[in-house]
Amino acid sequence: MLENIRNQFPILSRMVNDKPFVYLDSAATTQKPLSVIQSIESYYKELNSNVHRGVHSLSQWATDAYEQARTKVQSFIGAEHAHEIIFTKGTTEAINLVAEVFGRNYFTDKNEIIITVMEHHSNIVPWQLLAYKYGTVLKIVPINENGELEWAHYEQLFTKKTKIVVATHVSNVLGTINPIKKMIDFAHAHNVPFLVDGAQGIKSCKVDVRDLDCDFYCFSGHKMYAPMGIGVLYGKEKWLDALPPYQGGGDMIEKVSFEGTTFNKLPFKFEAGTPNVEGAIGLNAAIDFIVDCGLDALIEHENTLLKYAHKRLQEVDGLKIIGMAKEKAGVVSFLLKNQHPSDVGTLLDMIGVAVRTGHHCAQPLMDYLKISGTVRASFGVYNTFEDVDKLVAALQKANTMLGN
Ligand code: C6P
Repeated sequence: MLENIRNQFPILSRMVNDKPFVYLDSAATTQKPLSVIQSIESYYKELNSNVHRGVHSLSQWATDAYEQARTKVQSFIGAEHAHEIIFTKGTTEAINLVAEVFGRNYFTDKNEIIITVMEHHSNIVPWQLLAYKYGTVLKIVPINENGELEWAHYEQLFTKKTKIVVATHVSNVLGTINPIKKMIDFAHAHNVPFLVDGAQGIKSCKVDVRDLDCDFYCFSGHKMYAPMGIGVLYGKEKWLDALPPYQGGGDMIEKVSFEGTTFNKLPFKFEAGTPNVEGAIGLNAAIDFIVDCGLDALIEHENTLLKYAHKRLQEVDGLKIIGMAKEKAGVVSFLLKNQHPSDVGTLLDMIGVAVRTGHHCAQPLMDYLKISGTVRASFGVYNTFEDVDKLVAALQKANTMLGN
């Protein structure tokens, strides 16, 4: 079964630095299966045309394919309406969109946002930009030594000035899966909306936005086997209706005159300009791939590899895992004695093992942990026990080469 899946990822059979390629960087971006690559090729061979604009057949077929992708995302995440799915460039653009228009509509002086210490820069800086504009205060939920959020602290951060809670579903550094549903329920009990950064959650958890009852859920296609440059903002209809447009341009208007403009209905109000049609089609194919494999099976596979990696990494002298939450996705950050993470990463690369090193765009978390960075291995559907074994062997070799 796994061999069959690996065969669908042509890149895995290439050599890197004259060694067979071991890819352990799926939290940065996943590799793409043939079905996704082929969907893009056939879009350009058979359908390429601008959408929502032409009466000619090709344009209508391309529009149908683009809108089918929206419906596919809707059913994948359990949204009530297809028009609650806004296509964006990725998680970063989705969060920036909400921060900008939510701020414009609802922020006044010195409002508060609750945010966690484990956020990616993409879910910090857009809110900080609001802070510069409106004097907004960011209130931070800390973590315990396992990398889990301090629940009692979270509860205490709510005040009458709290405007929104923003939190990642899964930490890209610690792998922690946050108790997002419980957090959302608590925020709603205080009449506060909740935005989930789902960049890492979308492939590692079963996401049902209606069950979660989140107000916004943001994710990127490229971290779920789809192409780069396509992502999704899910927003509840009531918010998307109430919020003003993000960018102006083609497709988001109803009527333009020099006296004023009226805006298109959802979802087009938030999709100014020619969209990423090939990306949406690739995302559609990626969801088919996930559904065909079975999301439960993919989650189980990540979990099995994670447990195996935790066990095997303990055999490496002087290795310390950063983040041992009870609920954890397939992401393992670690330090090797006093070695700089980038030295370790470079050595691993020479041995053919691709990991990510550094602060992982989570500098406030690094400051909190009092470290400059970590080495991070992260798993996808195509990874095997053998990949973990190769990582462990490479780290043991690195220990020797670095004179540890
Ligand atoms: N994390 C990583 O190696 P974009 O770049 O928009 O697709 O995703 C941004 C983003 C937002 N939130 C979280 C939790 C993320 O992990 C990421 C992307 C990659 O960890 C690249 S920095």
